[in-house]
Amino acid sequence: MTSPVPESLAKAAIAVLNRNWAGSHTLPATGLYPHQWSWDSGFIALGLRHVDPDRAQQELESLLNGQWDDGRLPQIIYDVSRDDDYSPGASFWRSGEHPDAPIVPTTGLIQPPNHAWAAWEVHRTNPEASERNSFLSRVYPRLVAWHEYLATRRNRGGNGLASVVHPWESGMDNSPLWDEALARVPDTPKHEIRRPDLQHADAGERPSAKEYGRYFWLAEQYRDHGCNDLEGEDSFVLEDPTFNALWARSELALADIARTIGKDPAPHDERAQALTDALETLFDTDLGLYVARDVTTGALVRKSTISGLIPLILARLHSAQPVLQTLMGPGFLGSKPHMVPSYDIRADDFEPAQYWRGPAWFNMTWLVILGLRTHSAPDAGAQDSGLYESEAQRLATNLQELAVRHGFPEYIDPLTGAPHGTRNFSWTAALALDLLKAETAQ
Ligand code: 9WN
Repeated sequence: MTSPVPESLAKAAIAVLNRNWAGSHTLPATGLYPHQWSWDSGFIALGLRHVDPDRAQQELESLLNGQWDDGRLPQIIYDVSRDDDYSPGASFWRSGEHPDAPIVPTTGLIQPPNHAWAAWEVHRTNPEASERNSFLSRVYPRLVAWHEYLATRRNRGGNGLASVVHPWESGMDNSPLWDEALARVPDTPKHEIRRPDLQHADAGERPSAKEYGRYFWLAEQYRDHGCNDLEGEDSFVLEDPTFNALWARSELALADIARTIGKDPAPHDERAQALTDALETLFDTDLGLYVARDVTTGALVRKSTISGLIPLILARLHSAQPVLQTLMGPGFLGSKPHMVPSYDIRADDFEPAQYWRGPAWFNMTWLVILGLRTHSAPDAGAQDSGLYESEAQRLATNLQELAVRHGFPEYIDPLTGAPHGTRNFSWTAALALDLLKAETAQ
């Protein structure tokens, strides 16, 4: 595959981000996802920082405006004028009735914490624009509160890792990691299930009706006990490797932010280390990658998904060498797919066009590229550093080329490169742009 002409990629990616800009934040996609999403905004800011640092700051601050008093950053901040266009909407959550919720309507759920990391990168790319707005001092306390929420309300397993209480919280909604736990959840919610998503993406590429039934049931359960993490039962409680790896990486970023604004970085460095250590409880020696833990049963969910490779973004990861081998092996990159599949391509139920059950996603491939580069750096001590760097380069070229060729799709078939999901998807544009500028992924 050849690299796209840089100017045409940059122009097209910026056009997508402009088209999806809603005045204070960027929609993931104007049709399928008409609100602000949490971890999308983190990824989008990583792209925007190269072309419009003020807007990158605004993207994150707009999300922080949706923060609850208990520190949580919500999965979605709703635009009520579009409430019929996405389900469940603001009228499902009724966050306004909750004493801890902000003025803006939100979900009660959360998403993976990539925000402090994004904020630090936004600052690093343009310190003048950041200092002009006192960006770091303004966001630091709110990002600290967000991480405190995770530490105090989501440590359900008791080992320091955060748990998700809904598949939507993982950002990898119908990952095979959730199948077993979801099978125990009733698929008969009280709320009527509308599927406006199916107007924008093929039904075969989206979660099934049964999965949606269970998603709504779990969301109702959480909503109906007041989104209270300390009381009330949650039927789905799992520790996910990607969620916790992003938290650790963000905790390191909070340490950098603290150092820059004259605060104490030590608690953040310590927590990043503690999270990195605790991640080892999710390492599966036989599969050679990290897996999820079902906190309700204590059992590991032994499936090889992309979530288990993302901890490579941590330089001090204990099991980096076996995970790199798994990544480079036959289940993921061994047969040189276009980008990184979200599920082991040898699994019986691998489906190359079905959402998080096989397709390659641009954000995950971007994280893997960063992971490869983290462990091929001269001081990383990897035996195959040349190999890792050349694979990172191959993936980065493919990612940019496929993004622009197919109009910034949501995901692709990793084996054929065919586009799937919605188009003009914001994080696809933002991360392709970021690789083009090649600053974070060094
Ligand atoms: C539910 C917005 C979000 C992403 C998730 C992705 C998808 C939503 C959905 O879209 O999830 O949050 O309706 O399927 O799985 O990662 O943040 O782009």
